Amino acid sequence: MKNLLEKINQSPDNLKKLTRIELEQLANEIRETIIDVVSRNGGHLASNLGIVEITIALHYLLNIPPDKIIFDVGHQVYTHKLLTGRYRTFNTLRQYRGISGFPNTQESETDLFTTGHAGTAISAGMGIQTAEQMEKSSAKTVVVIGDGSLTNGVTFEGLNNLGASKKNLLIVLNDNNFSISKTRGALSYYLTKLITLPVLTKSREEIKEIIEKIPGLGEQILKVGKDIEQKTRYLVIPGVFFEKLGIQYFGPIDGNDIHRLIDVLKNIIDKEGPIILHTITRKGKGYKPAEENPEKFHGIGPFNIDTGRPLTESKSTGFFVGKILEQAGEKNDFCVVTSAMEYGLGFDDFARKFPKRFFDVGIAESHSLIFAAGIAKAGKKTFVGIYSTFLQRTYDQIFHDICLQKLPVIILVDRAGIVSGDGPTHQGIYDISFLRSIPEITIFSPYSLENLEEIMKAAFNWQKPAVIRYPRELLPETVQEIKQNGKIVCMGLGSMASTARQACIFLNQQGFAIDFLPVSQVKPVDDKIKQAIGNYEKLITCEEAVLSGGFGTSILEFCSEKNIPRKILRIGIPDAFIETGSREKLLEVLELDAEGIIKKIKWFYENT
Ligand SMILES: Cc1ncc(C[n+]2csc(CCOP(=O)(O)OP(=O)(O)O)c2C)c(N)n1
Repeated sequence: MKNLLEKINQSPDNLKKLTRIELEQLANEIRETIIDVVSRNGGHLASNLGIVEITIALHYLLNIPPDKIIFDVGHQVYTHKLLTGRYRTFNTLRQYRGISGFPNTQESETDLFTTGHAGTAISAGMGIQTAEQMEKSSAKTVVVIGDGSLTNGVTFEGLNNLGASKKNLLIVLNDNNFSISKTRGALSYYLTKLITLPVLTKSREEIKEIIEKIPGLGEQILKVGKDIEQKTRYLVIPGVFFEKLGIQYFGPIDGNDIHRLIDVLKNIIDKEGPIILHTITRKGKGYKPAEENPEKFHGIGPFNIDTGRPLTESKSTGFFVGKILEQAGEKNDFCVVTSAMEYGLGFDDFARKFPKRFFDVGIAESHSLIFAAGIAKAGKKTFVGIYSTFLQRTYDQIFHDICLQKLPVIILVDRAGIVSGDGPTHQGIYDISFLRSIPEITIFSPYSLENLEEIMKAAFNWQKPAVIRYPRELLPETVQEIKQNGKIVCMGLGSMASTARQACIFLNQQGFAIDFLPVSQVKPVDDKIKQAIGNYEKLITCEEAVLSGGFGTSILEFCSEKNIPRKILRIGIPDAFIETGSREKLLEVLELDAEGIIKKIKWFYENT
């Protein structure tokens, strides 16, 4: 039992009654709780450990509601949840019907938006402040954003608009110099310079002027000393970049020092106009393995607290794809592009071995695809690695910059299908539907490692845009066809093939006669599928994607266009957001496990 967290759980207002020393103790209780629960359930450990003090300080000073905090991405909200009535249920983090690992409007009115994608908070905060100011409300809105997410293009659009609009918005920049890997790009370089070389180019008089402007602290600092340059190293230096945008800049300050945070925030929280407070934090703070290896502990499965080692070492299909790229790297002249997901995609070995042909562009998915299009236009084949959910950010680039140009960019879409633990923002179930409507694209969803390898090898010679989508979980080595010359065929697409096959085997043992065909090509409809449509009276499709616009729908459309009358059962994901849970649990709930598929096929067999 954590005493202070327990007290705050009874009433979040109790936080405001704590002494400064108790706030330090609270930070310790929070860290212990987060480490304990994440070691069992998995989650975003390092980011959450780094942001404890910022979150406490904001909750200590704001009145929420009506005041509001919006966390960009939202992967770092564990402290916020523990301070807003979710301490008692926090042990269900990331589980089915448990506490979500991201902000969730259904859990608490203090979670403003249900989020999980980077770059949205400044725009959302601005919108809220616009409406508040129209109502003459004095409610404050604070945006908390990491240095990685600050580099996202949507964030830049928000900053640009914010500076001009003069809305009252406080942005707390949580700068730990890490996205998942080290933050990439010019802005990150600039932030680092702000921290390390803040005053070297300024005259003594200029520095004095700057220090005088520090609300509440300036005078004191000036009293302290002669060696102002040294004294100001970690204090408030104007960030020209932000000031030029019309956003007042304060910092950098130590974002893990609760006292400094509260003192500085108190002084700026009531200021008018857009403000950015630059705080420096330690990613993984308070847990040595995470401090030493923030990349590995950014998002982690269950692990042993004493050793920091994962409880299960599981290989993913992405790892397999990374190996194929690495092996092909020796003989082929191609580039690999990713947006901040090198490790999750399993591309780290390729990156190490071929640094001149590997490009991590930061959290910049739209840019990554146009960048890849440029490389392809100049004659080099490009592979872009991206998660299905973040591919949603790149619809127009696939349409406008790749397919319309007929460029040989191969998009490797990882985390396709149901994704464990991260909830509705991270499900990779929409890609088939939104890609299928774009002309010139070829879409593959391999059903086995053998099949994936075949497709990948062929991809090195393709002169056309294509997508290869695969799940995180390791695909089986092979998946065989079943031929009984029945009248019904079940076509299992990609990650669903092996489960659908199991269901068919079970049903055949029960006396049903159902053939099974593993399929991997969604678009265009290939000969193998056309033949099956010709040969069977009843067709079943099975896919780990939304039904609307999906693979099954493409078969319906094909039959309708060609005027081929067939009874068709489409098995897939319904038109609803899919909440948090393990993939296994969610597939069961969605009746996409063998049992659910058997039930549906039986009904179809007996009723049509
Ligand atoms: C659009 C988008 N791309 C990629 C991701 C995956 N992702 C989640 S957190 C994260 C790093 C964010 O870095 P930063 O904002 O600096 O926060 P930190 O974890 O370092 O505190 C990334 C790349 C995402 N959530 N959204």
